[in-house]
Amino acid sequence: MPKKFYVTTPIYYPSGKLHIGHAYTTTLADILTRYKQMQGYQTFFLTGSDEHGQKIEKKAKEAGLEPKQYLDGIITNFNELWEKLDIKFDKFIRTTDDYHKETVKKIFSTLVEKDLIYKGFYEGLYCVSCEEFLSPDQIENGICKISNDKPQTVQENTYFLRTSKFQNFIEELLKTDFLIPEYRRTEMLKNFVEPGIQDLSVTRVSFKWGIPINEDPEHIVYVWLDALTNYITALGYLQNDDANFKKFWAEDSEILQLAGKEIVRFHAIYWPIILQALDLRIPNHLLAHGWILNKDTKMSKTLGNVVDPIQYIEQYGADALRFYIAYELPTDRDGNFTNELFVESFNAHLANNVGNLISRVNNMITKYFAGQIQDVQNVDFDLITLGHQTIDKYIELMDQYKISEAMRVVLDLGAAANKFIEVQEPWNLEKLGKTKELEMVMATLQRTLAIIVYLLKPVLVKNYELMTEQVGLTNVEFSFAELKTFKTIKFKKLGDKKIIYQRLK
Ligand code: ME8
Repeated sequence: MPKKFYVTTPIYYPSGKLHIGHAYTTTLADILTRYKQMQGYQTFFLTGSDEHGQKIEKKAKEAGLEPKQYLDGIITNFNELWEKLDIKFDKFIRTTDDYHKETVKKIFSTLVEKDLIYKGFYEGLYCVSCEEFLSPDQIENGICKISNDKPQTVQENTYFLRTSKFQNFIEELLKTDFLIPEYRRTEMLKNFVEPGIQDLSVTRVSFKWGIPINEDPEHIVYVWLDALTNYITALGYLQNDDANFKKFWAEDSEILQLAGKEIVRFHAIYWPIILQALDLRIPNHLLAHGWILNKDTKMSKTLGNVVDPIQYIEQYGADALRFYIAYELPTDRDGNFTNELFVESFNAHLANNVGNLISRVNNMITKYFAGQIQDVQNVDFDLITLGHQTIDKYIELMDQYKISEAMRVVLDLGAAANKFIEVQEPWNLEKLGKTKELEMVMATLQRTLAIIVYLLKPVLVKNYELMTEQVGLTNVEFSFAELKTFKTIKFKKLGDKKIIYQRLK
């Protein structure tokens, strides 16, 4: 039975154009999916849009449109970005899709039947930008600390989910490796769990743009209960065709959810509670990543200080952006995105390291061996051993979703190979007529390049085939094990030379 991998991104609000922050999470999910496929997994990658709630209702009104009409326009922009960025998801869910709306109503009714929902009255402060009821420590000088917006006072009838009953369950869950990185567990426990989990208001009556509940249609489902359940409704939960749900929400499926740190509370506390309440399994991991900052402030649609990914893709190509995301923005801390850093990183890693190596090796094999080396088994032990260690380390890191660190070991191998050229001086071996030694040096480099190119495959999607071509590989698909033995991997005669990663000015 092939192993299974289910990965999700948050479903983004179509309250404006998507920016680098959204491209970040989605690219990470795409890279991990492609990596798992290389490991023989059956994969399912879900992304989508979160289309209900007050924020969207307000945005549509400002645009003078009906919500659905407003949303359809923005969704075109989502799809354009994912296509340009080579994001290959299996499903795009819109929470306004009928199957989702129907299932959310069923989920609500199930929770009512289980006596986990009761009617009450809510009084408190609500931030529309965050779509969140705020606790006093989330407010500073009357302003929401995350969005910088002034919260509204809400006083209304509501249904509550008995989240407080799940205090012990969450405390135990946050002692496991469910939430990564580890320091986020302490943060969640200290800030939200230890003070006591309060029952969560899960319906609203003061506006209309949402899913009405069967039990009391004046009430619409709170946008987060509607949104979080997308991760299972998209798979067919409680629907006639639930094959994907049975397959990918099964115990033997590896489930990974990605989310930015500002919504960890929903994914690490409320979502597991909802799943537990429905007697469903909990995902293996929730990877909470940091923020991309613009001069120390979170890039956000609300703050309007965003970078448009499409501009970067058009100017530098999708691979360049995917690489920056993969390498320069480790998930365990906040990262920066500036044009200067982008160009610097591209030049240092893609142009000077990988691109230069491919070009040098291609040139020398063409010049010294008319484009083809016969014996690739006679190789330099040290560099090949480093190559094998790199493969093992890469797999270990990617299995822990540490993409940036995995990229680092690949680039280190690239640097070692460039150094190997300087030390071996193939041009001198040629001059001295040491053909056997020269062949060994070049075979070592060609094999090392095959490893580097293959390990970059999940990231450098557009250029992957071109890279294999320039390295002379006859096939584009092989296993990690084959990269070590080199029994089945073949090289062909090198042909037209192309510069893949030209230095940026
Ligand atoms: O929160 N840095 O949608 P959203 C890094 N609809 N990641 C960022 C980012 C930044 N500056 N800005 C956005 C919502 N993101 C809800 C989610 S899920 C059931 C509902 C990414 O449009 C990051 O993944 O505000 C963050 O969590 C998400 O976009 C928020 O997107």
